[in-house]
Amino acid sequence: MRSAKEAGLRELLGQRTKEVEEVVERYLPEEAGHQRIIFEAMNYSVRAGGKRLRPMLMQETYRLFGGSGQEIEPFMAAIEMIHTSSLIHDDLPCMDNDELRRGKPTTWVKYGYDMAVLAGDALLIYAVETAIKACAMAKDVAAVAGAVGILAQKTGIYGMIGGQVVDVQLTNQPVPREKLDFIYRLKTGALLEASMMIGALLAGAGEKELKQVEELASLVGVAFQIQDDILDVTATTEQLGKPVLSDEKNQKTTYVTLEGIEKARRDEAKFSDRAIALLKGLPGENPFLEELIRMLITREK
Ligand code: GRG
Repeated sequence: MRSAKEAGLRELLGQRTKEVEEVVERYLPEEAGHQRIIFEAMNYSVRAGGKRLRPMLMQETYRLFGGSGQEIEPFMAAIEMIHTSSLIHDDLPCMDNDELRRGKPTTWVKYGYDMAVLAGDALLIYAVETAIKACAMAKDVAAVAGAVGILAQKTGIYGMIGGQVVDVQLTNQPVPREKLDFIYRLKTGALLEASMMIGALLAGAGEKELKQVEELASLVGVAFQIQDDILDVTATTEQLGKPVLSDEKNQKTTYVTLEGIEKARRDEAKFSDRAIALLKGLPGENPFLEELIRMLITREK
């Protein structure tokens, strides 16, 4: 049975998720014009659901550092657009070839391969167009420019895309632990780093604090990906809203195949504890953020 504390947290998580969804929704494009199909495909993919973890981590880190303005909102929408664009491309026949995502047909199944490629491209660049809107809302425009830089760098060849490149290149090959760590840090960790760093930067964090946030978010990213690997072998399609045993199907080396499930569980707890210890060393307090990080490794979807 769930404790009262756990039930309270779940309720708070539900409320915060709703708040984040309202922000993201406000920045989605209107579905009109000759290119209407692309707006529909973009909105379909973003609205399909998901945990909204990245914008939530961004907003909570912003709050941790005392942020209270509106300029965080375009960035919250932008990070969810980028994340969704990566999911659209990840599901394509040339990548994981998956037909179900967030409990719904994947974008390529619904709109065709060609439109799904374009929807991924479109969300990626529309995220930048969206983030830039923060200039009109911020007192510190230089911080907004810095945040756009983080967004681009952590998404690109030194971030998520770089990690995916190595992941794809090593499909069907033995992957040593050192390369797996590289893939996880970039493919999954980089967008979580961007989320928390942008929240910190826009709330006025300094260089040293930004580095600390980067380090803790990287640990959260690795723990999060290990849980993703564990769920791929322990959860059901209904729970995840996507096919299970997908790593096996795609002959992917994962933390679980490399280290075994028990060690995977121990290590993810270790990474998560280390992240929380770093969080506690930062100025400011946000108990919900701490609980959110804990929940990531006990999540069931
Ligand atoms: C077009 C920007 C762009 C990128 C192409 C395909 C690709 C490069 C990168 C794939 C990156 C990827 C899918 C990493 C896996 C990260 C991960 C664990 C995703 C699942 O995130 P959740 O659980 O998903 O937060 P929800 O659905 O809850 O949002």
